[in-house]
Amino acid sequence: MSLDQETFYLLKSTLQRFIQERLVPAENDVEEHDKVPDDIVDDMKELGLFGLSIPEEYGGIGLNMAQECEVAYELGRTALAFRSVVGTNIGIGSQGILMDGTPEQKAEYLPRIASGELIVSFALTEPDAGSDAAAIKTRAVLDGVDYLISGTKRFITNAPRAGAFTLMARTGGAEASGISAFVVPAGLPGLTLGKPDRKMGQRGTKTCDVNLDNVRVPAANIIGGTPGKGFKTAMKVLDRGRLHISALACGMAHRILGESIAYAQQRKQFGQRIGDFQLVQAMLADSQAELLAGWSLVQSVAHRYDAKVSGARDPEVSMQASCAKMFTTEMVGRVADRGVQIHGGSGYINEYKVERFYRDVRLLRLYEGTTQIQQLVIGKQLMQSA
Ligand code: COS
Repeated sequence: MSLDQETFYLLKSTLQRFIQERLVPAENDVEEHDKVPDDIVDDMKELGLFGLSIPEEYGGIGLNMAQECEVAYELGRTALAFRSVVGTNIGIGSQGILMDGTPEQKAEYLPRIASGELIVSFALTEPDAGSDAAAIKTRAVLDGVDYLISGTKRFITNAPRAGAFTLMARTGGAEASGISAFVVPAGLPGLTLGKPDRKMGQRGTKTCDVNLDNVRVPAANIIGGTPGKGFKTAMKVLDRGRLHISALACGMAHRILGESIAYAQQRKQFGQRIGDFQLVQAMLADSQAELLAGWSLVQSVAHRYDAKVSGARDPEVSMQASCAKMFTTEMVGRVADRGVQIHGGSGYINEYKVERFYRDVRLLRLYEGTTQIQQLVIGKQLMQSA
């Protein structure tokens, strides 16, 4: 599944224009009001952004992973809140249904996800199960042809906007194979949302708890129809999501480097542009080289991802996706730090965007698996290799 390159480049240049002309000018508004304006969300629907990764047969655009990474890179060049609006529909919210759903589930949900009519969130994390995803406690108990689901899901991106959740709950024993993935429509009796999370950065993104108290969900809503496969679905979804986040991190590094260069070109000290000082050039050079290394890594792993048999597990590719997530999200943290340093005191002031981006990128090292989880995935795979 992929879009032909010519059409893809047309899409990409349209998106680049949209980002420069619509999104970048709206960044301050999003920061101030903690909300992506509705007319921008409508334009995103119009552009097909919600359906980037959904195959054309379900009304999406059908990008392959390498193409999706290029788009994520572009979306990384503006406030990350914009990407977050479409992020769960492109990635962690939809992909479980796409990878492992039954034909009926795909037909029912994917067209509405692709159009943006239905916002879908990914509900795995819980108060006591973050990195240890197999330890979730949310229970789904069979009751006739339904399950009754109870538990709490935490930090759920787009939950306040969601019409449905790809939600992991325990239908069996304590092991990973006791977990099933469900499509849970929002608005069912017993499903309530917590108050919005107040976060360090990424204003305009929406996260909160999702509380379930005996929520009645048809057994037919188990993704793929067979219980016990939800942990693997979640892991496969995260492999893919980690690559997407890696590309996003590179796009943000590009933006911060651009802001840093522009500042170094106009700010004068000791009678000359600060960018003419070699110590400032060294910081710019380190950021440029690390960005290039990170982006080359992402592209290489994305091509490996596209080359593997669709839906099949390739532990080597999972390991490489973790390498990309670990390297690029740490890299953008260093680039943001240098960006603040190059801006000096101004870098600590809110009206310069590096202060905001510095806070925004901190999340990239945490969600979809912390750096330490990526290290575990990499280390485990290395120790298993012959
Ligand atoms: N793709 C498919 N299957 C996978 C997989 C992957 N990437 N990773 C693991 N599995 C399978 C394993 O093969 C194993 O199956 P078998 O029992 O049939 O062999 C099963 O899943 C359990 O795997 P494992 O024993 O490795 O699971 P662990 O509990 O040790 O957990 C980590 C592994 C740490 C990698 C996992 O818990 C994880 O990714 N945690 C981070 C969660 C996360 O990213 N949270 C962010 C929330 S979303 S914003």
